[in-house]
Amino acid sequence: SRTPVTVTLTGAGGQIGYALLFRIASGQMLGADVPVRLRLLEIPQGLRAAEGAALELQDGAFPLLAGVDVTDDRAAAFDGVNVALLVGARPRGPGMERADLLAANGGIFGPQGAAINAGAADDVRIVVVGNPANTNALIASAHAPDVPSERFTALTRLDHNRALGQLAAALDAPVGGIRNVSIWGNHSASQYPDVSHATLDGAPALPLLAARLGGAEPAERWLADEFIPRVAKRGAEIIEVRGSSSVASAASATIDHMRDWVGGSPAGAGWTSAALPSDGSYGVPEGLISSFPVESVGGQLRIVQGLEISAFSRARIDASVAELIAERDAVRALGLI
Ligand code: NAX
Repeated sequence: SRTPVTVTLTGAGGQIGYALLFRIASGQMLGADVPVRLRLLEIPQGLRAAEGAALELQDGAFPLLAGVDVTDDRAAAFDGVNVALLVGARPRGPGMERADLLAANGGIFGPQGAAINAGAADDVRIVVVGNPANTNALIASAHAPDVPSERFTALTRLDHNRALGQLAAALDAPVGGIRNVSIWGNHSASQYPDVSHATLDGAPALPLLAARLGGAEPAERWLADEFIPRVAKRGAEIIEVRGSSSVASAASATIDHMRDWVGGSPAGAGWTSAALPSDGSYGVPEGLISSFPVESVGGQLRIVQGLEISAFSRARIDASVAELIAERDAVRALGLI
C-alpha cells in the first residue's frame, strides 16, 4: 500500500477548515487511492474545535485516513509536510489599519514559512487561503529560502469559479461548457476577472454574450458594470445574503486548486487561475505573487503564455498589480520580508 501523503491544515478549527477536512479525508483532493495523514494546526483557543473535528473524522471511518494529529506546535505540524493548506489568518478587527493587519499576519505567516523551510518534504506544495492571501504567501515564501518560491501559491480559484458561474448564468449555459476565464492580480476587490479569451462549447464567449445582451456595447457595459464588480465583491454578497462568509465554496476551490496542481489539469479542461510568483510574464514584476491563468503540467503550475491583452485588460491588470506592489512595499517597510 502507498505511503500516506502528509497534509497540514492551519486554521483547522475554523469554518473553511471544517468544510475541507472531510473532502480531503474522502480522497477528493489527492485521489481515491491515496492515503492521507492529517496534521491540524491551531492556536490554543482553536484547539478544542480542531479536536472536535478530529473526533468527527474518526466517526467518518474514512478508509484513506491514515492518522490525524492536532497541535498548536508549528514545527510538529509542518514536519514532513507534502501539502500545506494555510487557511488560518488574522481577520481585520474593528479600527484595524491595513498596516496592523499586515503586521498581524506577518506574525503568523513568517514563522509558518520558517517552519515549512525547516521541516517540509522536498515535494512540498503550499496554498495560502487566509487573507490577505497573496501577500501572506509572499511573507511565508520569504521565510523559506530553501523551498523553491514557486511552491508558494495563493488561492484565486474561488474567484475563478465565481467568474465561471456568473458567465454561465449570463449565457444561460451549463458551467461545464465554459473554458478559459482568467483571474489576474490580487485576491481582493481590485482583481480582474477576464472573459476575453473565454469559450462556450469551443466558440468565443464574447460574441455569444453580445448576441444575448443586444450588441457588443451592452456586453462591454455588462462586463464592466456588473460582471467584474460582482465577481470581485462576491464575498461581500455572500456575507450579506447568507449572514456568514463563504465557506463551502472556498473549501471547494481549495480542493480544486490542490487537486489540479498535484494531479495535473484534466485533458481538454482549458486553464484555471492561481496566484503564484511572477516570472515577469505579462509585465507583472518578478516575484510578486499575482494571479494568472495557469495550467498544471508534470506537477508544476505554469503561467499560460502568449495571450493577447487588450487595452481594457491591461489597465485592469495594472491596477490590481499596483495594489500588490503597495502591499509588498508595506510588508517590506515593516521588515516582514
Ligand atoms: P474562521 O475564523 O472560521 O477560522 C480561522 C481559524 O484560523 C480559527 O479557528 C483560528 O483560531 C485559526 N487561526 C488563526 N491564527 C492561526 C495560526 N496562527 N495558526 C493556526 N490557526 C490559526 O475563518 P474561515 O471562515 O475559516 O476563513 C479563513 C480565512 O480564509 C480568512 O482569512 C478568510 O479571509 C479567508 N478566505 C479566503 C478566501 C480566498 O479565496 N482566498 C475566500 C474565503 C475566505 O474569506
